[in-house]
Amino acid sequence: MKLKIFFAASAVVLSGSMGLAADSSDPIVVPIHNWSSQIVMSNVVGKLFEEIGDNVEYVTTDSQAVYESIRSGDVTLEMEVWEGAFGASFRAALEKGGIVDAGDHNAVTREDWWYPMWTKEACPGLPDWKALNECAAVFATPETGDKGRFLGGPVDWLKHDQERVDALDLNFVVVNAGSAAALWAEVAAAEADKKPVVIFNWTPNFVEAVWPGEFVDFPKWVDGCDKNPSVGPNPNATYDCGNPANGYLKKAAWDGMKDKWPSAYELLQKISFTNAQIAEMAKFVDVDEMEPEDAAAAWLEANEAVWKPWIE
Ligand code: TMO
Repeated sequence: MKLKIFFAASAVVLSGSMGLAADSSDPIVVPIHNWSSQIVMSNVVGKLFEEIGDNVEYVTTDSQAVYESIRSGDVTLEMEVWEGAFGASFRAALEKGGIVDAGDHNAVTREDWWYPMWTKEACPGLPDWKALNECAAVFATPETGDKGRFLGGPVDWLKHDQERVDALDLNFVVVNAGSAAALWAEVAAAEADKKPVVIFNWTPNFVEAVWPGEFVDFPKWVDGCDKNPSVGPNPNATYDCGNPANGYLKKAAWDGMKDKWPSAYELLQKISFTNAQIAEMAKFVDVDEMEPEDAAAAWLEANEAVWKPWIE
């Protein structure tokens, strides 16, 4: 207790000399979503905020609605703004105000239709999307008739697979998996007899170390493809393009964070994870079956050299 008071007092003196007020003792509200790297990373960052003396509360939220929650300050930040899945919600929130771009991670991301490499045996023209379309029948399941099945992620991730199917006239039916785990179970089940499957996947992820595979090459993403029909090969439709192949991964924050928790905000701006670090966070949970909190603790223990400089 005495120690705590001492540190609190010295923190005031220190921050006073830097012209910063001390962070509020109210909890920083950290959102938790439904894929493993985000859960582990959010726990890692929560523990770093605690390391600098702040309080933290975790809330499970929808990964699209979170941008509105950040604008209102109900949620303080977001650690994984993926360009493909959340770029549109993030841009819309930025335009309305109340949310700030807190910088990019080092990681480069891609989220799109993906297949394990054995799928090419049944559809040798891959990764071209036109070849995929000609092979649609080999992806058929009882629920899709003679059309192919695309197994998408949970509905809160990418919102526009059906629009893309319509815009590019794809012979596919979009079926949404209930969880990330259901996507991996599908690939694992297909592996034994090398059944062709096409699912939603992303990088960085643990998947690349377990099942070599490729993303489908759709018409290249161009800004405006989601808004302006004249952008992309179909002049009458939006979403006639793939997701960005070299997407960003950003951090976002409530615009009141820098005044209410100035030290935590400074820390948030410095935090940057690489593709390899993010893939490893996912692997701890999805391959090693660790609890996310344990995975976060293990990551912090093994990576002091990475995070110590951020809190100094
Ligand atoms: C947002 N996600 C990484 C699941 O595509």
